[in-house]
Amino acid sequence: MLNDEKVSYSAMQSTGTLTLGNYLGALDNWVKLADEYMTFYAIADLHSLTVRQNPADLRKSARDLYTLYAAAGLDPEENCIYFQSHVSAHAELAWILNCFTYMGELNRMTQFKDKSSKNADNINAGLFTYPVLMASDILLYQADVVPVGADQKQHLEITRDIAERFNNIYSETFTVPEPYIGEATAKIMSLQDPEKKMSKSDDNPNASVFLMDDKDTIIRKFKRAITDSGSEIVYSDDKPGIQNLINIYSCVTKKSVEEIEKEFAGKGYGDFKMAVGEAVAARIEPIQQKFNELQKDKEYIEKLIKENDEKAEYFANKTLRKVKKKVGLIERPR
Ligand code: AQP
Repeated sequence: MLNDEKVSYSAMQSTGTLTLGNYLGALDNWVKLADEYMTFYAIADLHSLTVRQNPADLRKSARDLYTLYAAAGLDPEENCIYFQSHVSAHAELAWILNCFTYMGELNRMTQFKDKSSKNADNINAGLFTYPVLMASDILLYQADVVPVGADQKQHLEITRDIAERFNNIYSETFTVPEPYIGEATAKIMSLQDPEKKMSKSDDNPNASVFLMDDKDTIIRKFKRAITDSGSEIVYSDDKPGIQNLINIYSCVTKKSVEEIEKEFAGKGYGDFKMAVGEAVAARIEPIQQKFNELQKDKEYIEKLIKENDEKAEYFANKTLRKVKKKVGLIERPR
């Protein structure tokens, strides 16, 4: 342990704009943990390079994401929000941990299989070793918990395996982290295909609600959401479309499933979709306002970036030095 306070770590790739899935599945839980934990939340810009990016767009998305973290409720003076690429320890530890990770383990990762089928012309080594960089991110900060959506559970498991393997060989070095996955928000599904998760890179613009969508767009997307046959608003596995909308409505209004079923008894899908759209728009609106305000204060954001990069670097380097020593690398004279 680095200190007595428990640590929460997580990150998001800086590609495109965040979806409602990213927000409810991850970011909103980061905010919930902020009071209780020492927090490190990164802009995973190195991870973004596994898919070909336009450099100017990537820079803009990364800056916007920084501001969006703050706008969503993470006070950057209390939470260490930083850019992964500004802390070189991430790439260094990833190399070392690559040597403690087996090809067979990486071959089993479902995200690698999904992303390589979507990017068949660019199945690069970074896409394959992505989980090792993610393990390095988490282990550098001795994280106790990692708030993520259910799609990242497998990557958390490999992180734990790598940490335990290293600890067994070299004695206690890394804290073995636990995933923190919200129940109803674990997997927010696509509005156009409720069997598929809502995703930033979905080709169908109606499948995902983005945190920067305006109210009309949000309501239109919910109105067009694919629902199931029948007309009752009930939470049931054979109604995945309605189930997804109930989950979303429940998260943004804090109403229980029973309360929601009661509220919409005797009403149709149209009324319900409208209510979900309005509730989501109302939840997102203050985040957008705050985002626009913060964006005007470039100097303040620059100052925070600098301070938090330094803080992240301090903690990450502490772990990296320990790891280098344990594996037998000669310490650099200081
Ligand atoms: N639909 C979702 N429901 C709940 N949680 C989700 N997350 C992503 N989609 C959902 C969580 O958001 C965090 C961001 O992860 P990421 O930026 O590394 O990207 P990702 O998981 O690959 O997210 P996307 O939106 O699907 O991006 P693309 O389309 O680029 O692949 C993670 O904690 C993730 O679990």
